[in-house]
Amino acid sequence: MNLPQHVHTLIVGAGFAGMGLAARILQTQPQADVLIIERGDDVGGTWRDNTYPGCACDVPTSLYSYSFAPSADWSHTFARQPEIHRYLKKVAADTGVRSRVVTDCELQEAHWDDDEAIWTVRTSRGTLTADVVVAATGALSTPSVPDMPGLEMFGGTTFHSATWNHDHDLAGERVAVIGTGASAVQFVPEIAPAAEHLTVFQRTPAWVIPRLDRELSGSEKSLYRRLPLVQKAVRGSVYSFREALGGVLAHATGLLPVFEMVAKAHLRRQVRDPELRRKLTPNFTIGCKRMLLSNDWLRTLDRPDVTLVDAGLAGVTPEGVVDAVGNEHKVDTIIFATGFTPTEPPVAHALRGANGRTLAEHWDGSPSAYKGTTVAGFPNLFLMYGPNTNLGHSSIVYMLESQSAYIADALNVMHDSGITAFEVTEEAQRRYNTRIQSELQTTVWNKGGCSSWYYDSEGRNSVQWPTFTWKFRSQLQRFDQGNYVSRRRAAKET
Ligand code: N01
Repeated sequence: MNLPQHVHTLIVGAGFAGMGLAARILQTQPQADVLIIERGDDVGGTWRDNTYPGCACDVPTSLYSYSFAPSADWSHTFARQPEIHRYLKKVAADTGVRSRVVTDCELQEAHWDDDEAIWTVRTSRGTLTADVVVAATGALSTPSVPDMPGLEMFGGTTFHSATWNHDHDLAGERVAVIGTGASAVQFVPEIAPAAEHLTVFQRTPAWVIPRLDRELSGSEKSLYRRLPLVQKAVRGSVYSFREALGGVLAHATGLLPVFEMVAKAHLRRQVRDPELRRKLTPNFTIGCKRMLLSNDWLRTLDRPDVTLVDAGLAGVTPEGVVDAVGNEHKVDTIIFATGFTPTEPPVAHALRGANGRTLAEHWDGSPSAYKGTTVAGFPNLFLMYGPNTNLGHSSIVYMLESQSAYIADALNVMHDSGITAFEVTEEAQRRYNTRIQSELQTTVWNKGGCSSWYYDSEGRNSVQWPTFTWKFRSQLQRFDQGNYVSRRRAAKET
């Protein structure tokens, strides 16, 4: 598809967020002037990109799917990456969203023209204008690779878990894995049997609890097909359980030791070597960093052909990785499972607001927004999965659907009232963030004694949503025009 010269609503990114929003808009306005530009060659976002062995969702799929597109076809209670990607492609086709997507089209720059009240958007496939821009580019989409001295001299192969090199065969190789987060725990057990030796570099041990995963039986699937209300009830009960967990994390309550007991028992069951168990025992409160779910990660680290190094990293030589106590570990391949850069999203460098500054310059290393969705100084810009919308207990899809409702309502207000531009007031944004930061004070993420990527360069937790997800939903149910300055084309300010 070629780019039009102008579009009313331009969504950047065709992952769970952007496609969910487009589907929601098209549900009520099938003729809506909405377009998605996508830098990849297909829809699916993170579930298109992350293809590492064992890649699966660590949130139950009954919740990690669109409320408007239930599926009875999941293989397991925790779906695998290929089927999630297939699901997203099917939703794109079924809802008509796919025909609104321009692939291989990367956002390069977008600037707001305050006089004309319009965005001019430069992409890798040409320039267009848009009344409204929605950045649905994901918080966990840009791989982070540590700046290790000597890395450029390494003679073997390197890649990041999010850009897995499927052409490279790890069989019989000595492999280093850097990082022990949610991605590593999924792929390390998958690659360990093939590798000659695996060396896993751990900076901080994580709390790991069992993943209560199971295959969905044929009769369950047919029940869901025949009686969708049953599936809805299952979704509701999973949601309620997760909300209860959210309350525990949000208030760092006395229930957390129960989770720690579960995790410690899991560690004892899976790891025989007491010294290895000691290395794998975290020294912070469970939940402070994302709890990891795995039935085979700890057991894999106890294999004779797997070594856990917890000494820190000093650098890389042409033949291997040197740890902080000076030991060189000779390896053929280094796999970075070192996560992403959520507090420095590249899209923030591409978006230029009313005063000519980019969103990244405006944030200056410490992102904040109103309701995780709008930013003062950036009219007609909506963010999805923006600051303080990440969760430690439930499904991000729930948060994204809440934002979709809010944005769709704002678009309806624009459509019905002739308003051409909205900009959240600085005061509303400031008040909102003061409250969020104050609520975060009591949470396990702030009190739990760990450092994590939830913190930005200013030391603010600009990533986590502090409380129950229903509270987020209820405040985004309707577009609250009163907290915005609005203008019409003829008479500029109201
Ligand atoms: O990344 P991470 P991930 N030197 O940031 C270590 C989502 N996700 O790709 O803990 C040495 O969790 C770092 O150490 P430390 C999920 O939201 C979802 O695994 O910072 N080590 C850590 O061990 C998740 O939270 C699913 O001390 C370094 C690891 O690398 C997010 O993606 C599945 C280092 C990074 O862990 C990211 O997960 C998978 C350095 N310089 C992931 N820098 C679902 O199923 C970092 N590390 C939904």
